[in-house]
Amino acid sequence: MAPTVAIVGATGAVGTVMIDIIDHRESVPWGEIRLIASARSAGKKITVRGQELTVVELSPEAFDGVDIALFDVPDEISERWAPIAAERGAIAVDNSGAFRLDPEVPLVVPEVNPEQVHQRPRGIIANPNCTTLSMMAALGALHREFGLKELVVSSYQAASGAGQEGIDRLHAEIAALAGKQVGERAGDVAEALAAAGLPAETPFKAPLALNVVPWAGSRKDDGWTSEELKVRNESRKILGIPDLKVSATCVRVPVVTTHSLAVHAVFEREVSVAEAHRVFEAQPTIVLQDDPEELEFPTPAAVVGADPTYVGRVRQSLDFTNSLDFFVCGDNLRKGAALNTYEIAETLVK
Ligand code: 11C
Repeated sequence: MAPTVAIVGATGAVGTVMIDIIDHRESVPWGEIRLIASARSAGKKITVRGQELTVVELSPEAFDGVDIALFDVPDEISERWAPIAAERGAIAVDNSGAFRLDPEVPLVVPEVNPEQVHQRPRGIIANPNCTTLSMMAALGALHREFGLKELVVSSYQAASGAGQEGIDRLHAEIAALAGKQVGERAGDVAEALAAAGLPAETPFKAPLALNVVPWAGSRKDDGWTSEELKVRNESRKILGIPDLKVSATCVRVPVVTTHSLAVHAVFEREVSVAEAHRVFEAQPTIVLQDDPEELEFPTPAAVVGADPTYVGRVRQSLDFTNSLDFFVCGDNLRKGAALNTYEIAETLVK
């Protein structure tokens, strides 16, 4: 019998992208597609692949008969409900941060470690953070060939990483400043935002329009942020390199969607730009856009809505051996969230 898939958080930002992905797949392996959300959204009608479906309320019974439950909900909801889904017989594929570092939960990127979907003692599989995910297809492919040793990355993260609240805030800031001769100092921008009625409290901790903010996520020990630690810990787990040396600086930029990262990667073996190009071109989920003569390189705005990871600016480091520098862009709501979660489900039924 064809398996039943459930989307938990079907009416949220990532759930909506998930439905769009299912709608646009050439074919899907599912018998039933079940939409699950909070009581507030229950009863809502959503058309999926031409069929009108009614959203059902999150409850233990909602998982009865479900083979795979895709969770696109906040950490605390996943923490409580993914084990309930698993108890009811479903495999829970979870896009939150609740289980990513649990040794009994695999953290899967299908291009990198697909075999791990079968090692899931808790019945749960985790999907990585979108910042980590945006560089995983590229790093996984390079690691297979050259053996990754060290990683230094800076992220350029989109406002939508902070959810709808982040998108709304960036739009409101841009609207508040558009067409005005605002002074270039942070105080001038803050004053103009306050004059436009925007609250001083912002998800980005500082004005994002006309600015960049070297802070994403929550405060952790010794000055690190949660995002920077996720990049380190999740990269190690996905790539299976527990002692990978990683240093990350996560920065929010005034882009609505698509995270970018500048990556400096050091390998065990010698590597050249030509070899890296060959590796990237052989990976179906990577688009290589790298022609310095023609000024061809990826930018986040050009990648919005795209499934692949875009890679460019590949250079051999001038002062470091066995090293490459490159730039990646990945739609944080698609491959960074809904798409990778969905691809894990496809890997499970393959
Ligand atoms: C951001 N990467 O851009 C975060 C959002 O752990 O799934 C995703 C948080 C997570 O703010």
